[in-house]
Amino acid sequence: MGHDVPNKMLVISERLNGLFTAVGQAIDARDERFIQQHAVQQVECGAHALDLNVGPGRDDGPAAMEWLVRTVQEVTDLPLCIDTPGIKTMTAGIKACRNKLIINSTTAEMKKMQALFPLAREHDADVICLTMDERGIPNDAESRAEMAMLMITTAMEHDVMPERLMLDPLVMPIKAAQDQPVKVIKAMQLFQTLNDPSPRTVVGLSNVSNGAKERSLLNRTFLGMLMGVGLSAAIVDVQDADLMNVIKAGELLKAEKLYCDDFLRA
Ligand code: THG
Repeated sequence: MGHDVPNKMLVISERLNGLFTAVGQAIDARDERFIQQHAVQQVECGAHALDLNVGPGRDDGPAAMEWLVRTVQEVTDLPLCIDTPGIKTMTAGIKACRNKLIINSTTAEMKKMQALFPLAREHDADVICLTMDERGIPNDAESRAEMAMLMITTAMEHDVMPERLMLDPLVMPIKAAQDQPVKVIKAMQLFQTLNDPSPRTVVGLSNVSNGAKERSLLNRTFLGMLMGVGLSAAIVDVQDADLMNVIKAGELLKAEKLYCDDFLRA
């Protein structure tokens, strides 16, 4: 066991998201060229996986997601992280997906877990587990850990092993709730104790700086803090080169890769 090198962080691109105006318009227009160029750019910037989100409040969710998945997997074999709260939209994305699949996401709500864990088992998917339920996001770290444990045990009842899960403590905008980042760090530490080996973890990093000034600086600093408590994956802006350098430096400092003077380029 002494020779085990900890896994490097899984970098998931946040950019194929209908929240971004240009992407939303391209999805509306079913503009394959735009989406495919955008996807290739994410890969070139170092993404290991692509988060696909058609954006909120559309009445063609399932059709849009099916199109988005088909369009993106024509230009990349990277894992696709199907990002939607809608079970119908999720199902449409999963059925279209031929690449490695990450379901983003279930919550601790029974009806979501009972719909999504069987799909995860059937399609051999990883599952991101948001620590929230019908009452919302808990304010404290301990309740987040309790919800995480409920998702781990419910997944196992559906034959989805803990190794397939990524626990997400749900990062909130610093501008709205300044007590939350420290609670997210605490939740991450509690998550490590829930299973052996420790469960994997993931965050939507840019949430922290939503509506704030100095977004990249806040994102980078929080990412460093999270890497210090064992973050295993992150949904990030891979086009932010300074942020990608924090990941490289963090992996170096955690001895996940060997030091060399040229580590930013290696
Ligand atoms: N956990 C999981 N999945 C997630 C999130 C999470 N998926 C969505 C989100 N959070 C992560 N992705 C983004 C994508 C964009 C932004 C933040 C997080 C963002 N967008 C600009 C904004 O809202 O200000 C859009 C501005 C523009 O139009 O350019 O910040 O937490 N599992």
